[in-house]
Order: sequence, then structure tokens, then C-alpha cells
Amino acid sequence: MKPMKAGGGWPVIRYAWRKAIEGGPLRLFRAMRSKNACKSCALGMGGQKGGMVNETGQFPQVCIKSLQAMVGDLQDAIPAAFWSEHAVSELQNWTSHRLEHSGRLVQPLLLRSGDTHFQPISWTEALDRIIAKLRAISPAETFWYFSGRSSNEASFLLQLLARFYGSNHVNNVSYYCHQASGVGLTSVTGSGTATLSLDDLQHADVVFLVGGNPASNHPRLMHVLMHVRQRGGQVVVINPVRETGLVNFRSPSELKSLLFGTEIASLYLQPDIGGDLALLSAIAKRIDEIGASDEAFLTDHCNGWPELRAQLQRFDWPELCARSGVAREQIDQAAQLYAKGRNVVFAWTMGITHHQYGVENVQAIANLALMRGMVGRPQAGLLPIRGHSNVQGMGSVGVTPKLKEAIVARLESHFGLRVPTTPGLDTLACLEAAHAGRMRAALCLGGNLYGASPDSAFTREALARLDLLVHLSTKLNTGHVQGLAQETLILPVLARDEEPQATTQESMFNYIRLSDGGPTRHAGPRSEVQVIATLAAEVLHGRGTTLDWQAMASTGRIREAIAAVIPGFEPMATLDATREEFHVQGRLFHAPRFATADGRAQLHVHSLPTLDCEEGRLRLMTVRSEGQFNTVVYEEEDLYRGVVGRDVILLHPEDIQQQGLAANQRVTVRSSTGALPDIRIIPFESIKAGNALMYYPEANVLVGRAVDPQSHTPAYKNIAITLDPTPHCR
Ligand SMILES: Nc1nc2c(c(=O)[nH]1)N[C@H]1C(S)=C(S)[C@@H](COP(=O)(O)OP(=O)(O)OC[C@H]3O[C@@H](n4cnc5c(=O)[nH]c(N)nc54)[C@H](O)[C@@H]3O)O[C@H]1N2
Ligand SMILES: Nc1nc2c(c(=O)[nH]1)N[C@H]1C(S)=C(S)[C@@H](COP(=O)(O)OP(=O)(O)OC[C@H]3O[C@@H](n4cnc5c(=O)[nH]c(N)nc54)[C@H](O)[C@@H]3O)O[C@H]1N2
Ligand SMILES: [Mo]
Repeated sequence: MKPMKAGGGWPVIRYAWRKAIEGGPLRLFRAMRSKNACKSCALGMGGQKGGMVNETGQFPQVCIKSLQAMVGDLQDAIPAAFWSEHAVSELQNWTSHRLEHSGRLVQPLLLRSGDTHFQPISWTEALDRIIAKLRAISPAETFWYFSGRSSNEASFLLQLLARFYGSNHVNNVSYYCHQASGVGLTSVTGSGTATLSLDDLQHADVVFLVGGNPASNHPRLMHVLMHVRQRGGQVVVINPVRETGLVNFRSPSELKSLLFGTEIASLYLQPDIGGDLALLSAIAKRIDEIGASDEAFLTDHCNGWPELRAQLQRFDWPELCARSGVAREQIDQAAQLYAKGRNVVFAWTMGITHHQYGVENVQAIANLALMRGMVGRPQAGLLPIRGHSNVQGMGSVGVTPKLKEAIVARLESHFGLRVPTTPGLDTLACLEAAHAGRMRAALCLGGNLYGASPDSAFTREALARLDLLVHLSTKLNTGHVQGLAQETLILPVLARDEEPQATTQESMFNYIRLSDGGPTRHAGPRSEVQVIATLAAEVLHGRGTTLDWQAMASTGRIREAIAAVIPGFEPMATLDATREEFHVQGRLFHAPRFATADGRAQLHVHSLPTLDCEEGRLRLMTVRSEGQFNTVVYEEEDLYRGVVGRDVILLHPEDIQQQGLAANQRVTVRSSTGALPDIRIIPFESIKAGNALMYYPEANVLVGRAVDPQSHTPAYKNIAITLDPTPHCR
């Protein structure tokens, strides 16, 4: 299979048709048009403006990822006989694709250590087991992991249960995702999310896109980028891989673009993996050198400019070029292009956060933006392109190990709750504690903790040391069968468009959507809030809480509580009556007054990391293919990069030659953490030499547990590896 010449286009249209047939065209269309937030990425669409409508009211907004997610949920139920027909040992060898396509989970399931098969059990028995365990152990021995699809209501309620119970070990998937953005942005503007709205973005004339592959992961962003170019604006891409869709994109919704393609990147910079900090500093240095910095803005609205300028002046050019892997002329071009922009947006994704200095990367982006006054005004700003459709909302409503002081104070006054004072642990730290025998039970609201975590062998051991692991899930995944505890329980839950009550979600533009819910598709699964409220009522019984937990199963009641407790969410109190969706207050910065103590933005000074790559080693990034959503693999092929199969490593032809290897040869890939045997070499011209690409989640065997000290995020994108030829013929 050859790499494609453009992203989007006819293959996308064909795929959409295939999905439509799979889901039933009319049924799928109805489901997509229902007033529920999209289930795919955090760009957000749907809600009260109608399905396939974005937050500026534009219709139709659709991408194949949203269809994929919906078709997954429209599947038939997994038949009861499935569980006696397939032993766990068999399911452990199934691919992610096959597990996902087994159908919807509809029965609670139990697997105890030594059992050969999952056993369907009643809801009563499942809940009793959890209640008995939580009553028997200490709250400090429990952790609570949240993925990013569940509602604000379910998330708020579950973290409330955890705090009342006595555990602060509450964390969401951000610790594997955008935590570096949250920490980095907070250190700059005092607020941890995007500083601009979708409408602002749609008026930008220059967009920097750093470390993301939106053609596959945020397809609707491609239209925004396309329109920037069509308006005469510029797009600067920073990525070690020349991603096809960022070079040229054929929009299925515009005939001219579909037929001829639209150029996306005006300038494509290819740093080495991890070279961003040096590259961003280099562009900043050049901006200063050519006198393009906004001195008045820096003096009036920022702290730290003299220090930053002095540091930029100290950096010398050969070192910046060597450490970034980008030539000086290209750095100059980027600076010139930036200097000409009037409304400039800086957007970034996992290529920036998945490093041991992810926070510094984010701060370096912010430095660059502030140098020309691009934060704190309309139509420009900072935009972390978030992953899961409600991962941001979860963080907002309290799914964090350390709550903001204002939230603690309001939780205590509103509910009479004494928020536990023992420090809460982040996601990986919870696994470390489990491995050390300090955790006994965990509850996962969605997701695939096993598949998403680094160092798969270690994670498997950590989970095996838990007495009880509970999943609230919609569909089967690799984690359910491979990451087993002494006792593993799966509780089947409803997707948001099947909820009997309305729920809310927050987009990456800080926009709160109201989802209507809809008819239940199967008998068996329960609403997440109902399950959580039932558990809370029983687990907390006799522990001195007077809260009527059964009444908290009403999402309207939960919204009232969120409005009272979470700063910026006050309009939530009247949302049911007005149905008016809103931007969280205090987050969009349209004027240069920031949420810091003195109202000024903070610049940061960094030293440059060494890209430690010894002779003979390569730097490996672990990324998504076109056909997957996180740990769920829908298709075995990676359409745009032209790759079939997932047991592959993509290398620049120069590296293949230098290592004395050949295309299609099988090798063992080794890191200091683990080894993956029998991996096929794929020549890939589009990657910068010296760097390698493999697919997540399989490659998590190789990813180490060292984290960014500030955001606690693993370096999923920077792993030193060696390759050994596999000594046998096939
Ligand atoms: N279809 C689909 N949509 C998704 C997801 C999905 O799996 N499938 N996942 C969702 C989630 S949770 C998230 S977080 C996002 C993820 O969206 P992305 O961040 O776009 O996803 P990744 O595939 O992890 O990798 C991103 C890009 O980072 C580049 N990169 C790697 N290392 C570096 C580096 O050191 N520097 C720079 N500048 N770039 C680098 C890679 O070449 C790749 O193009 O997408 C969300 N949307
Ligand atoms: N090596 C490597 N590892 C990575 C990454 C990487 O780039 N490289 N990326 C990281 C990132 S950015 C992320 S976000 C994580 C993702 O980590 P997770 O969020 O933990 O994993 P997902 O694969 O998104 O979880 C999918 C499962 O969620 C469940 N689910 C789906 N919809 C719902 C719902 O409505 N309700 C409930 N209760 N359950 C639902 C289904 O059972 C499905 O199988 O992985 C991280 N891990
Ligand atoms: Mo993510």
C-alpha cells in the first residue's frame, strides 16, 4: 500500500458509506442528528443546536470518526452464550478490533483469579461485591480513574463519592494526555484551557499547528485550516513527520477541494522528536532579532520579558539548529511568517505534551505567542487541541487529585463535606502504588487503563495486585481481558445518547453542551449516574453523610450542585430551564487581563534538553493510525501513511540502510523498558531521519514510566530504541 498524496477525499467518502451501511443509513442519520454532543474528539458538535452542528451554528459538521463512534454504539448486544463459548485465555488473543466488534456489553460480568470464563451475574450481586469491598478496606487504598467520554454529571458525582468516602486518588486520562497543557497554561495565564473560542479561530490569519495529526484525529479542524489558506492566511506545521493530510487535503464537503485538493501547510518544519523546545526558542530569538516583538504589550501585560530576552540572546544559533534538527533558513521563514500575521493562533497536540518536558514545551509556545501580543485579544490565542469529547469537562468539575481551593471551600460549605487532606495521586502514581501493594481496589469510569498506560508488563502486574478492579464500560476492550485483578467486574453502561436524562459535556473551546439523551437501545446497561448514586448510598451509609444520594441520581440536581460548586459554571443552574449552552466564564481572554494574581501573563525561561540519542539508537514516537480511536483499533490499515498491519516500525530509508537492515525485514525493537519481537520494517520517506514511528497501544510495552516532573505525563513520544534482526526466516 502506498502513502496517499492527499488527506480526505474519496476514500473518506467510501468509508463513510461503509459505516452508514453497517449502522443502517437512516438509523445512523437519526442518531447523528439527535441533540447530543458528538462522541469523538473535543472539537465538539451536537447538543441543543442539533446533531452535526458546531458551536458557531454551522451545519453539516461530520467526520468519519463521529460515524465510527456512533456505529460502535449501535451494535447488537453481546449474546449471553458468548461468555461460556469464549474463555478469557482465548479473548486475550483477540485483537482490539475483534473485541470492539463483539457488540455492546449488556450484563454485569465477574472474573475471579483462577476462573477460565467471565461469568454474567446480576446487578445486585455486582453492586454488593463492590459495596462489601469498599466497606472492608481503607479509602486510601482505592483509586478512581476516569476516561473522557462520560458526562460532567457522572464525573462530578463519582468524584464526590470518592471524596465523601475518603480518597483523593481521583484522576482522569489527562495525566496521559493534555495535563502538560493544563499545567503549562495555568503557569502563564492562570487558567488551564484554551484562551479562545471557535469563532476566534475561524478568523485567524496564521495558525501554528505543533505536534498534531488532525487529518486523522481532529478531521473537522482540517476545514478550519483549509479556510485559513483560502482566506489568504498561512499555516505553519511543526512535526517530525510530513503528515499527508497536513500537506494537502481534499475536503469531501467542497467540490473544488475534493477534486483538486487544498494545500494546507504554507511552511512545514520537521524537527527531531523532542526538538520543539529548541525550535520554539529559536523562532522566538529570531522574532526578537528582527524587532518584531511587541514591546508595549510585553511591558504592560507580561512578567519576565527581560529575563526571557536575555536567555534568548544567550542561545547560540548552531546549538539551536542542532538541538531542534531544523535549518536556520527555515527558522527564519517561520519567524518572518509569524511577524506578518495579524491574528495568530498557536495550536498543539500530543507531539508537545508526551515528553518529559511537556510543560516547558507548552510554556515555550506561550512565550512565542505573548511576544507578539497574540494572547488576550479576539481572533488569536492559545489552543490545546484536546482529545476525548469530555475530558476537559471532567477536569473542570473536580476529577483531579488536587482540587482548587475555591472548589474545596464550596464543596465543604455546600455539602458539609470534609474533603480528605491526604494528597491524591495521579494516574501512573496510582499504578505504582498498586504495584507496591498499597492499593486494593480501583474503579474505572470508561477507558482502557491497561492499554493506555506505559510499561505494559508493569501495569499488568500492578493491576493483578488489586483485590478488585471495576469497569463501567460500553464495549469490550483489551484492558478488560488483559489487565486483570484478583477480581474483575465489568458493569455495562449507557452511552450518552441513550441516557434517560439530559447530561452535559465541555468542548476544547470551553463551551458547555447539553445532550438530551435518548431511548435505551438494549435492556441491561444502566445509566452511569444511577450506578454511582446507588453505590454511594450504600457505601456511605452510616458514614455521617446526610446527603440524599438517591436524589442525586437526578442529573438536574447534579447540575445545580455543579453550578454552586464549580467557578464559572454558574449558568448550569438555569440550563434546564433556558437550554442555553454557554462558554465557561473567565476562560476566554479577549482582553489582556489574565487570571493570574496580578492580572499579567507570565513568560518562562528554559534551558534546552539534550536529545540523548547514543550512536546506533533511534528516537521512537508512539502514535495513532488513521483507523483507530485510542486503544480501540477499527481498521488494520493506516490509510494516509500507506501502511497495512500494526506490527510495524516506520523508518526513514537512510536509517534502514545505516542500520544494515532492509524493507520488510523483521526485527526485535528494544528499549530500556521492554522488547517487541517480530516487527516489520516499513520504509517511510516522510519521517525525519533518526526518528521512528510505531503504533500505540501495542508499543506501550516499550514506553518507560519516567514522567514530566511538572505534569506527571509519560514520554510516549520519545523512547530510545535499538533494533535487532530477528534470527529466523518466515
Ligand atoms: N480518530 C481519532 N481521533 C482522535 C483520537 C484517536 O485515537 N483517533 N484520539 C483522541 C485523543 S484522546 C487525543 S489526545 C488526540 C490525539 O491527537 P494527536 O496528538 O494528533 O495524535 P498522535 O497520533 O498521538 O500524534 C500526534 C502527532 O505528533 C507528532 N509528533 C510526535 N512526536 C513529536 C515531537 O516530538 N514534536 C512534534 N512537534 N510532533 C511530534 C506525530 O508525528 C503525529 O503527527 O486525538 C483525539 N482524536
Ligand atoms: N503509547 C501511547 N500511549 C498512550 C497515548 C499515546 O499516544 N501513545 N495516548 C494517551 C492518550 S492521549 C489517551 S487520551 C489515553 C486513552 O486512554 P483511555 O481513555 O483510557 O482509553 P480509550 O481507548 O479511549 O477507552 C476506550 C473504552 O472506553 C469505553 N467507553 C467508550 N464510550 C464510553 C462511554 O460513553 N461510557 C463509558 N463508561 N465507557 C465508554 C469503551 O469500553 C472503550 O473500549 O491513552 C494514552 N496512552
Ligand atoms: Mo488523549
